[in-house]
Amino acid sequence: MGLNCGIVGLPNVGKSTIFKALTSAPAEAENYPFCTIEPNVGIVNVKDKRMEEISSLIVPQKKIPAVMEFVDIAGLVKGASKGEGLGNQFLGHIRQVDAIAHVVRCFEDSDIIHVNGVVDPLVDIETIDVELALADLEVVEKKFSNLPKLMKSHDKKVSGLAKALLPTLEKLKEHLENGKPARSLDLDSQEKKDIKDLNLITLKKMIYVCNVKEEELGQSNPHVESIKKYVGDDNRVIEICGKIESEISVLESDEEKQEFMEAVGIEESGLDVLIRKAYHMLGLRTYFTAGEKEVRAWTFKDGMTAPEGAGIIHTDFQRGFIKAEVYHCEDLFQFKTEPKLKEAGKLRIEGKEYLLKDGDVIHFRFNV
Ligand SMILES: Nc1nc2c(ncn2[C@@H]2O[C@H](COP(=O)(O)OP(=O)(O)O)[C@@H](O)[C@H]2O)c(=O)[nH]1
Ligand SMILES: [Mg+2]
Repeated sequence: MGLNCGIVGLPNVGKSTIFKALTSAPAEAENYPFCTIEPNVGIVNVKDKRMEEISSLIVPQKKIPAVMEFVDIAGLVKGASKGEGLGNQFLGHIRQVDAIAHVVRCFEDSDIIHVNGVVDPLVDIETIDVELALADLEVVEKKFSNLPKLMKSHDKKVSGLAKALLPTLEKLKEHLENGKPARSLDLDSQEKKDIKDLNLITLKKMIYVCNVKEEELGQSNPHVESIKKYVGDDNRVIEICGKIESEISVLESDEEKQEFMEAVGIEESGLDVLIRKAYHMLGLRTYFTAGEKEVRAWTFKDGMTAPEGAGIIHTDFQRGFIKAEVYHCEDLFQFKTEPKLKEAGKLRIEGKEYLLKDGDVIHFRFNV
């Protein structure tokens, strides 16, 4: 399941600072066997107020939040697509992530060298976008040059697919040659399916993380405004101060963090906003299991059925799925206890066709 987000950006924009702050309180990795453990990969808890509220009503011995992975990807410089810097190695890493957080330097600091000499976020964004587009162009051209051979194949399926692909690749090629990301090209769902296995980087969803100066956090910032205008979707632009986040992240208790944030005038840690937005951007949703032993958040993909959701806990749950006993967490918040919400008729028995909803609390019945 798409659970990871790569952090990219030019050198010295604050990627590693943000990555370190994100992963300063690492999630308990043993609960998440599917996660990769490498030095540049961090498993991060996804904060969820609903989980706290459930746990205050059904008091568990243990709380296990949902997680996602962040990957610190170094080595993107101008010319990376031609092998500059870490070049190809970098591009290999970035092909494997599901979404991208693009950190853009909006802070001025004469002590910290900017690779281009001046802080100019739009130029930086373009540099990165062009490199990524060129990397994808290489992939598309390679496929394109194979098409004539494939079109002559005796296997009708292969030749048919190649013929269908030709106009799509032509469009893509022109688009990428202009340095534009594949995601901004208008493709229908069949075309998208046809090019899926190309694994294009510029088709991945991207959030822009504006790293602003500590004194300027929360104030209107011309750099941030210009990025919002460029991206054209405020939902995909967030403002963070790497330095402040790293100071928050070393504080021990939530109370201390809250006090510190109030002192610097922010309501919520920028990292929590980043995590939440990235989780949502990946189309991820949460259901809960709740009992005295543990309250746990499970991540599913929008559109999953009850047996598929059960399979996230264990494949046996999916194989032997009988039914799901479901209520929504809002019902628990209203009626306060499970027996009371049951009395009110809020506990439902759902079968194999049931589509999971964000915020469901589920007890699976299975037999293997
Ligand atoms: N003043 C200031 N410096 C920062 C901020 N974020 C990062 N830095 C500094 O910028 C330098 C480069 O940061 P780093 O995270 O290593 O950048 P990376 O190359 O993108 O991974 C380091 O000296 C950081 O301490 C910030 O928000 N404000
Ligand atoms: Mg770094």
